[in-house]
Amino acid sequence: MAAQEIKVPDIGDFDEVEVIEVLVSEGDEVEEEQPLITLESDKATLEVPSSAAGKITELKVAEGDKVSEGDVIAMLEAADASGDDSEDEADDADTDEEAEDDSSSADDEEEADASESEDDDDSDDDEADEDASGGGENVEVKVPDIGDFDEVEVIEVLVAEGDDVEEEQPLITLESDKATLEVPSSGAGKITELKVSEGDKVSEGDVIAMLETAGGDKKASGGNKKSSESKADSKPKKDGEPKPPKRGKSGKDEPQDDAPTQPAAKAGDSGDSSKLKSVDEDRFNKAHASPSVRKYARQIGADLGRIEGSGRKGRILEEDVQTYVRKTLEQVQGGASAGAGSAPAGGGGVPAQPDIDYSQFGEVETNELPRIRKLSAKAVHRNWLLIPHVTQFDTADITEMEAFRQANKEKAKADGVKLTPLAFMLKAAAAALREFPDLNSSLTADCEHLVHKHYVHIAVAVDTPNGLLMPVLKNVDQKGIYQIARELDDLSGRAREGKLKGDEMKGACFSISSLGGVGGTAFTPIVNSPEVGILGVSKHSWQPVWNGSEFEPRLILPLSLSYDHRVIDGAKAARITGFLSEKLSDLRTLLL
Ligand code: CAO
Repeated sequence: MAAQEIKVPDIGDFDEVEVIEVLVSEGDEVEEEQPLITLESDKATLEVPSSAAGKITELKVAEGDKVSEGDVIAMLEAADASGDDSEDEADDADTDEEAEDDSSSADDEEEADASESEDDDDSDDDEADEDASGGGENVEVKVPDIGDFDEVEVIEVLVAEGDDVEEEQPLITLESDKATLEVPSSGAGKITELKVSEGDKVSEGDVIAMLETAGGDKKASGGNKKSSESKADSKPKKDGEPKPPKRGKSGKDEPQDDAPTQPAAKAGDSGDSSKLKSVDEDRFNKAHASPSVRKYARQIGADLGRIEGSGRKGRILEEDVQTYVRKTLEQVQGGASAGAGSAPAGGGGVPAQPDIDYSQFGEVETNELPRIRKLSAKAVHRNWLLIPHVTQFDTADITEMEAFRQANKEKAKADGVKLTPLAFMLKAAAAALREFPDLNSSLTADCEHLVHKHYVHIAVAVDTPNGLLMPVLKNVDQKGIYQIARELDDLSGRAREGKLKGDEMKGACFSISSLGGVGGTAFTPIVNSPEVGILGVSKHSWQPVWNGSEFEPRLILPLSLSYDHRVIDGAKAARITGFLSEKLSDLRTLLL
């Protein structure tokens, strides 16, 4: 099976054009039309696609090489080569002949253009001289000589009327069956009128836009031909010296300023594929995107191979890259931005949850989550990601406490108070917050200071039909058990009815989550940032406890204290649960 030569097509009056990217390697399997190299002249950037599907057996060019029409860039072993090479050769010969014919006629045309452009230049110069005093002039931006491309489709318009553009900023992207190329602005200024839109077909010399050149900018005033001359001495790009990633649409981002810190490579890695190690190069190169979008993605480190294109035929647009980066950042930062006073995001890209069609496995029904569950899911996720949690387990002997509660329950009920174990736990937690000031603190957002609170407000997790709510009991340390029980009953009742006011769920220093009425032996509650601790309470049970001479039945309450390990160390946490256990075990100390 003979290898075919892949040549640089007729690329107009581009000669000795630089190879700025080689998108494939020897041995790569390529598809028909897959871009192989990217060329950049001072007039446009274009990609040379593969003429057929197959394997690249040899690469004839490297980055930095200069190529012209007809130069062989690679050898391709075609996938569907039937062995009838003679036909291919004949075809090749035809194409070459045609190309030669075309190029000779293009040369003729070029000569004619050149004389025209000289005239143009003269008049432009005159105008530019007049202009030097201040305001710009309105010049036509035309499709340059794009070789044997005729009636080429505009697949992207990268600017809008009114946009300020810079010299060389891509304005439109054209795509033929041979290559994709971008037509850059011939000068700096403002786009006053767009003459083309997506889907239009254009040929050499067609006016694509009117540009009001920046005042006194002689270079920009002459349209494509003239500006290309002026660009020759101000060409900004050399190896390792990329152009800034300015993009087309007005007011749009300059990615280096707000480039993401996480995804793939770092900002500023532009044009250097060797730095994009975390990006799948092969997948990146195969992605369907125009040269400028490709370059933009490289500069901000976005992996094109992971991005779904919303353009025609799945082409990846600049917007798609931005959406991808925004989503990636949101995932990395979790809900950090939603939580005032939370610690900075820690990084470590969190893979997106796959969107699975469960109906393939059986019948399903999809219901939207209630608002509260959506909000608490965000908060829980943020806290899970941001806080280094540790949970300290302990138990409390609440035999006496429960005896006291049972003895007073009916009387309390008659007074309109529902006396549950939780009221005692709130009282014990308030004492712990006073005893251990760090438990009653919050980290500042920069994680460099602790804010110690001199008030004791405790949130209680309430299970409601719409999800978990956390009403806050204020100044718990200043209240008696009955008052705490009364307030708890009132707040949890109104939480279930959806009648809590916003400020009744604010300002907590600490939280308690009691599953005692439900069951379980222990669990690991999640700290509610910016609090630094949460007490989980599980179901009490009668257990045999050795009293020194015999086993005695005692009512044992399991405690699970989760804490922020940045603020509280393990020894302190064990002391805190020990303190809680002591308070709950000896009612006298609790009520004092
Ligand atoms: N062990 C055994 N029984 C317990 C108990 C414990 N630790 N704590 C409470 N109980 C008992 C109560 O004594 C009560 O029984 P009696 O009526 O015989 O006294 C019964 O369980 C029900 O109590 P309650 O739920 O009405 O009241 P409470 O004060 O214990 O709890 C509240 C109030 C609002 C915390 C609770 O109703 C609730 O919503 N709990 C769920 C909290 C939750 O979902 N947490 C998980 C959040 S995710 O981390």
